[in-house]
Amino acid sequence: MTGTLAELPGRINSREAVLGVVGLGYVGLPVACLFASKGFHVIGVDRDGDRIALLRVGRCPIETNEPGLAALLTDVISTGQMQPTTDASALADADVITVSVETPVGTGHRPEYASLRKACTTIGEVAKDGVVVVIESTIGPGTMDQIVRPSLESTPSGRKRFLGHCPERVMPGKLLSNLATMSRVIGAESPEVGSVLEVLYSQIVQADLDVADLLTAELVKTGENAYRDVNIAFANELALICEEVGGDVWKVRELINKSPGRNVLFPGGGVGGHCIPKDPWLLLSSPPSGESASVVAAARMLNDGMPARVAKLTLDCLGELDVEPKDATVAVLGFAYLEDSDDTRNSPTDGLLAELRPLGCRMRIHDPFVAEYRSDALECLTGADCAVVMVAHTEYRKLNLQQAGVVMRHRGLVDARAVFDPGELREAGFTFRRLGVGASRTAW
Ligand code: SAJ
Repeated sequence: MTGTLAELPGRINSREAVLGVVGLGYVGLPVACLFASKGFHVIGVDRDGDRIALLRVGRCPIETNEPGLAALLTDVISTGQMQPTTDASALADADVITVSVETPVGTGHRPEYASLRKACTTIGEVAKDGVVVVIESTIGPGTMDQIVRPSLESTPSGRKRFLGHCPERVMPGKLLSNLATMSRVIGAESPEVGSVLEVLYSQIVQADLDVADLLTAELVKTGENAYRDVNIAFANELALICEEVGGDVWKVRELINKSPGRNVLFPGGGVGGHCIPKDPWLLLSSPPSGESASVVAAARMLNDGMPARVAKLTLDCLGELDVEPKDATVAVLGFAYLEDSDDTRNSPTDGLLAELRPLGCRMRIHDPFVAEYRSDALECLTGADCAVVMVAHTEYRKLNLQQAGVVMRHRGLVDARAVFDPGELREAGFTFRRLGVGASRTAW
């Protein structure tokens, strides 16, 4: 192991090593706080001056509910362990710099690495010789070689940069706990760099740390999320087939899963969140050669089409109630992308609204976790012709259908998440559609 690299494990264990964290968002901020809470001096850099101003006074800019993060931030700011700044030159003293900036996909589902390039170019200009630069953002295969290293070296300095790619497995609502308890791939340019990063991450991660090459790390993270998206798409396609032939996907998936090695996931009104809609496209940024149709791309398109399927069920239901879309009031239950979450990124409900509003439907939205929509569910349902359950929030499972029926103008309901029992819907006098259940189905 060369010079500075050989000394790093010792400097990490003695807390002499200085850490830099570039990008203080959903991923970077908990990472910075966690390392600082373990005694490291952490320089947190973000280009957003407002965000830095909040952090400097110990206020957490992440508004969704993240247990423990606000308290940890206050602590590491008050002790001076973490220093937020917009000035990247403060990274000059850092021994290891992690980068957690956005890696979105844009038109044509192509990755947009402008933020990543800018961060790496800046680091290349200011970082000292022998610095270890770790990309924690999710990136497509080949990005470390084709984007990161050239950007780091775009300003010839003669100073050595060692590369790592340690993608995060965080989930909104569990940022801190996931960071500490989920296994991680430690991608590194060499086994020596890998063993240094293993020492570093073992300070905050109490789970497997699997050292691998950079490309493997790129493929694992994008692959694991593409895998989930494809599996959700299978459940959704099975639902559409059941609708077509008069089956009940909720019964079918339950019985399939009794077969060893099967695990059909849950159909639903769409796939939202920050990771799953994006990461499959990052994996596909290096598509296999030849004409093979992409399962991953087809799954993305199918999942993106689910809000429109729910809109069709809604129009069917309104039709049975003889309510024209232009005269209809539709109450959507659920705006968050996930049950019992307040995170609304890439909400499938947005897709539903985009389908129904142009037809003249008056759309109302309720969500107990989203401030903007946190009204009383019955109030939202009052005068509505059709309710649409888009998110399986626990609160909805307790909804009194009789009361809902009384306040609604028509007793229409579309259930995209199998929240309600069909027998109870019948008893309460509802005309309803269930995603994945044939309209003509006559249950035993
Ligand atoms: N969804 C379905 N049916 C399912 C599962 C999910 O329609 O059976 C929908 C959800 O409603 C949501 C979207 O897909 O709109 C994503 O749900 P998710 O459960 O995958 O939650 P995420 O987006 O928070 O995914 C994260 C990812 N974790 C990381 O990136 C570290 C993902 O890799 C995990 O597999 C997932 O959590 C998890 O397992 O909970």
